[in-house]
Amino acid sequence: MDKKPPLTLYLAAPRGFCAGVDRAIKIVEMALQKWGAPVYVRHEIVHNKFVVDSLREKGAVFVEELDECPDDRPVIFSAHGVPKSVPAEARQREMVFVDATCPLVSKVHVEAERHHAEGLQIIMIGHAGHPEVLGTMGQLPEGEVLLVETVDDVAGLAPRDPQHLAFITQTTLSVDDTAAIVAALKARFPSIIGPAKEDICYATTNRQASVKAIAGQIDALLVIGAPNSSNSRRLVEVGSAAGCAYSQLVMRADQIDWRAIEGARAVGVTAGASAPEVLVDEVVAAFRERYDLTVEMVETARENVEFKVPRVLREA
Ligand code: 10D
Ligand code: SF4
Repeated sequence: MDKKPPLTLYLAAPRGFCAGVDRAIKIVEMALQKWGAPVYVRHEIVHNKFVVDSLREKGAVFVEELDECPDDRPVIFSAHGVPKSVPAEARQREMVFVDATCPLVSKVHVEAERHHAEGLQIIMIGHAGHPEVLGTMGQLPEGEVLLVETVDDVAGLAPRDPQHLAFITQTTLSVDDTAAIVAALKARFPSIIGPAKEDICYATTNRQASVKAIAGQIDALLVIGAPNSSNSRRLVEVGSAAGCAYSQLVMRADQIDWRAIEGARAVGVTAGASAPEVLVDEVVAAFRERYDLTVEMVETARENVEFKVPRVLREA
C-alpha cells in the first residue's frame, strides 16, 4: 500500500454552534417533547440541512410561511427572527407559538424600535432578502428602515432627513466589510448614531478572527456550512481576503473536492455557527483516511455564552 502523504489540519476555534443556534434547536426538541409531533417550524430553524433533517425525523414540519400551518398545532419561529406581522397573525389565529429568535437578533429589533421612537429613520446594513433582514426591517413600518449592502449603496441613499438617522446591522456580516460601510455612512451623514461598532454578534466576530489567525499557515480553507448560511459564507470570504488561494464552503465531507487540495501540506477547517460538530468530525475522519494527518487546534477565544429557552418550555 502507498504511504499516505503528510498533511496538517488546522482546526479553528471557536467554530460551529453558537448560543443562539443551540437554544433554537433545543426549543424545537423541547416543543416536540411537550406537545408531541407534529410541531411546525417557520423557516429552517437554523441554516443547516443536517440539523433540519434530524429535527424533521423527530416530527418537526418545516414551512416558509405561517399560512402553511394549521391553527391547532404549535409553531416555532426560526433563530433568524420574524417581522412583527408574523406573531401578530399567530395571535389573531389563537395559535400556540414559540419564538426562537436569537436574543442577539432581538436586541437589534429593540434598538430599531428605540431609534424609531426617537424620530430617527434607520439605515440597516445587511443582505437583501435574508430572513434576519426581513425580520428586522419588519419591526417597523415600511420606509422607516432603508437597506444598504455595500459601500457604493451609501451614495444612493435618499433619507427623509439626513440629520436624523441611526444605523443598525445584520448580526452575521463580515466585520471588515461592515466597518467600511459604517465609515462611509459616517462620512456622508456625520450626525448618524449607532452602536459603538456594529451589531455583529460575538460568535460571528470570533469565528472570523479564528480564520484570520490560521490563514497565514494554510494552503486551503474548508468552511463547513450551508450555502444559505450568511455567517458561513462570510467565513469563506474572510479566508480568501486573508490570502487563502482556495477557500471553499462544504456542507459535509462528501462535498470536499480532493483534487482541488492536492499537493496542499496544510489545510484549515472551520464551521459556521449553524454547523454541528459531528460534521467537523466527519471531515477530519475523511482527511485521516487519505493523509498521514496531524491535527492542530488554534483557539483564539473562549466562549461561554448561554441563552435560556422560553419559560413555557422550561416548565415542560
Ligand atoms: O444565515 P445566517 O448566518 O444568518 O444563519 P445560520 O442559521 O446559518 O446561523 C445562525 C445565525 C442566525 C440565526 C442569525 F443570527
Ligand atoms: Fe445569535 Fe450570533 Fe448565533 Fe446568530 S450567529 S444565532 S446572532 S449568536
